[in-house]
Amino acid sequence: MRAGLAGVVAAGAALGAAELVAAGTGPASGPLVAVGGVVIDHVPVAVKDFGIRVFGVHDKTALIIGTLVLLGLYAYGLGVLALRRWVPAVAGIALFGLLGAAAAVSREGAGPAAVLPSVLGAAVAAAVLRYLRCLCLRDATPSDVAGVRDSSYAVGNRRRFLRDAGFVALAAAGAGVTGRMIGSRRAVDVARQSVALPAPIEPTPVVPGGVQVPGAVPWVTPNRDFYRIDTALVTPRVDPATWRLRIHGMVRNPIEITWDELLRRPMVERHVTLACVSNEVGGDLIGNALWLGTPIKALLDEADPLPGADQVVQRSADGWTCGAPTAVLRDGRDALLAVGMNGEPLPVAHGFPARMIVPGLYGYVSACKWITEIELTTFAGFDAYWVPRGWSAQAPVKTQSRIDTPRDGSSRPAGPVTVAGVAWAQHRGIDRVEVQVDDGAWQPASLAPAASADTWRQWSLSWPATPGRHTLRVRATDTDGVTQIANQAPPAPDGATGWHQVEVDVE
Ligand SMILES: Nc1nc2c(c(=O)[nH]1)N[C@H]1C(S)=C(S)[C@@H](COP(=O)(O)O)O[C@H]1N2
Ligand SMILES: [Mo]
Repeated sequence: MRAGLAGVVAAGAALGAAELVAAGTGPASGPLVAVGGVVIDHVPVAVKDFGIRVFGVHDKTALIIGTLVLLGLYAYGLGVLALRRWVPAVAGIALFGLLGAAAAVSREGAGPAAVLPSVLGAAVAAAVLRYLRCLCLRDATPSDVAGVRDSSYAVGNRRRFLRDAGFVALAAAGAGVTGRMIGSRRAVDVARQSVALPAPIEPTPVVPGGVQVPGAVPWVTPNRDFYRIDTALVTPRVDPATWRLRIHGMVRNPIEITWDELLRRPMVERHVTLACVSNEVGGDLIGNALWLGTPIKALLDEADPLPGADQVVQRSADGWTCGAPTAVLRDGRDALLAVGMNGEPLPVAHGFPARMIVPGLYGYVSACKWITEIELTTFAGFDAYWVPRGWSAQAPVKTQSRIDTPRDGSSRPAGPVTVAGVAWAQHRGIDRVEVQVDDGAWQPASLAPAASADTWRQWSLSWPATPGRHTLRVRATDTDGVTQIANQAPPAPDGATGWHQVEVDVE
C-alpha cells in the first residue's frame, strides 16, 4: 500500500517539477498539456464527439482528469514494482518521461527545450521514489517483499513515510501552481505584445501647444508612472483569445463580444484624466493618458436598456464591480471601452485587454479594469464593491487643484519663483485658478490651454519671493462657476475637499 502511494507521490512530484520548468519553456511543454494535446489531435472523431457530448464544455477538463487517473494507476504499479525490482521501475519512469518529452517536442512551434519539463520531471520522480522506497523497505514485512534481506525490515517508520510523502506532495502542488501562474503570466504578456491595435476612425484630437507648463508634472502621464489602484493581490491575467464581454441584465438585446469583434468596432482616441477618489488634497493618485477605445454608448444602445435600468454595473475578471449611472454613459461624453493607453495595448496592471474610462467620474465607480461583464440594473437593486464599504454609489469628480512646484518644505533664494501645477474638473472643465500667498489676496494664475473639458489643465504664476517662511495656496473654479471650498474633508465617502497648500522657506 505504502509502496504504491510512494509511486503516486513520485508522479505528483514529477508533474509539479515539470510545471515549474514549463513556466520557463512554455505552457504547452508541460507533459500533461503536451500529452493531452497529442491525444486531442489524434483521437478518432467519433471518440472526440462522444467526449464533447458527454462532458460538453468540460471535455478538456475530463481529458486531463482521465489522464491523471491513468497516470496515477501506472505510478501506483511502478511504486509497488520498485519495492522489489528497482531497475525495471526506473525504466518505467524513464519511459513515461520519454513519452512526455516526445509529445512536447511534437507540438506546434516547440523547440528542443520542450523536452526539459518531462525529462527533469522523470528525474525528480526517480529521486523521490528512490527515497520513499527506502522508508518503505525499512519496515516492510517479509510477506510484502520476497527476497529482501531481514535487516531491511527495521523499525517501523510509517510516520516518517507519511510525513515525508506529505511534504513532497505539498511541495509538488506548490511547484505546479507556481509554474502554472508564471506560465499564464508569460502567455498573456506574449499575447499582449502581439496585439495590433486598430487605427482610430478619426484623427486623434489635436492637443493645443503649451498645455505643458514647466515645473508641473508631465501633461501626459507615461504608462510606467501612471498611478495604479485596485484590489487585485495578483493582477488578473486575461487571455484575449478567450476574453468575452457580456452585456446583459435589464436589456432587450443581450450582447456578447469577443476580442476580435471588439477590435473591429469603431475606435476613437481621447485624452482623459483619470482620478482616484482616495486622492488626498495635493496627492498624486491622478493621471492623464491618451486612451484608445470604442464608445460604450453605441454598445449600450445596441443592448437596448430597459427603462428604469439606471445603473450600469461593470464586472472584472476577478469579480470586482463598479456601478455608473446609465444616463452618464449614454449622454454623449467620451465614455470608452478602452483597449489602448498612450499608443500601446493596456498594460496588464491597467486592465489588459479591456477596461472602461469615463470622463468625469472617479475610477472606483467607472473605470473597471480587466472588464468581462456589463450588467444593466438599478442603484436600488445592486451595490457595487465599494458601496457597502462606506463609499458613495455615485461619485462625480470634484474640482481640485495642486501645486507641483515649489515643493512643500523646500527652500530657495529670494527673487521671482514660478509657482505651477495642475487643476482638474473632468467633463466640466477648469475656468480659473487662483493662488494665495500667506493671507494675501487671491491672484489669478495664468492657465495653459485646455485640450478638452475631460483633461486636467496646467497653470502657473510668477511670485516675487521675499525672505521668510511663506504659505502658498491654490484653488480652482470650474466652468459651472463653482469654486473649490476651503473646508478640508477626507476622501471618504465621495472625494476630498480643501485647498492644497505648500510651505516654502525663502532665504
Ligand atoms: N478590476 C478592477 N478595476 C478597477 C479597480 C479594481 O480594484 N479592480 N479599481 C478602480 C479604481 S479605485 C481606480 S482609481 C482605477 C485606477 O485605474 P489605474 O490603476 O489604471 O490607475 O481603476 C478602477 N478599476
Ligand atoms: Mo480609486
